[in-house]
Amino acid sequence: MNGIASLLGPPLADTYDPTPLYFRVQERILAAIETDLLKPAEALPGERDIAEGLGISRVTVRKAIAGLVEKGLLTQRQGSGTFVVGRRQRMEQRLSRLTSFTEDMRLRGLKPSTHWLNRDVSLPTPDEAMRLSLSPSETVVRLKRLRIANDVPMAIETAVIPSRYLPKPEAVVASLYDALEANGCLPVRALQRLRAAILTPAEAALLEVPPGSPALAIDRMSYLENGAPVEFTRSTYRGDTYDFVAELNLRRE
Ligand code: 16G
Repeated sequence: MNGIASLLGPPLADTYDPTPLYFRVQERILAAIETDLLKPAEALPGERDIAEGLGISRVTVRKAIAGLVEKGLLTQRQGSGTFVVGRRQRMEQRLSRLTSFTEDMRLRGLKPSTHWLNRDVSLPTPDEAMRLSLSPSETVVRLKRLRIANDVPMAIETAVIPSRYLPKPEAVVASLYDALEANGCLPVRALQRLRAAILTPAEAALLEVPPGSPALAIDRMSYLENGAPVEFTRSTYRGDTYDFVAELNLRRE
């Protein structure tokens, strides 16, 4: 086995995988970093060696490396090569604590930000009206946002809130939960349903991953102290960056 094969695996080109080649090169490099074959501060093999070892063009290798440099996982020093900065972080969300995206990211020392996709007030769909115990004429605020952590897109979220709990939708600046708290309507309990999903091309473009990538689809129903439903949110999280962790206790009756 040559050096590249033991580091990055066998040639890539002659398989029927529809995933873009540069992305598969990135996955190989990230796997080598995650398994400690490539350690922080260690140099990546030269572009030509990687291209030859994986049986692909140097242009593809360059594109793969540029993407990882942009994400801060590799760094390039003029004249001396490309070096490993660190590992791709998988995030964990504890399923036993009710936190907002903003709080969750801050607790990890990451900078949350939002790209707004839509914000409107409209009538609920029959499904939303049922979930939120609304009469069909009561309006809801619909917030669709791309949630970002340290410039990496993490999830697409559509939150549906009865207007009576959020009379001014523009009050949501960085955090929905901050706005709800300011109105005295912070949820205290939630039920979450998680399932595996495949990203549509539009979702994949927003989350900056190849179309057809895996995702976690999460529905959260949140409730006020008095049991009234205050939020129905559908989130689509990138499958490659998030772990949801549940603590299980054995209860002996
Ligand atoms: C989380 C919640 C979402 C909630 C949002 C509020 C999950 C799966 N979903 O993303 O239901 O609307 O936090 O975040 O965790 P914000 O206060 O930062 O807007």
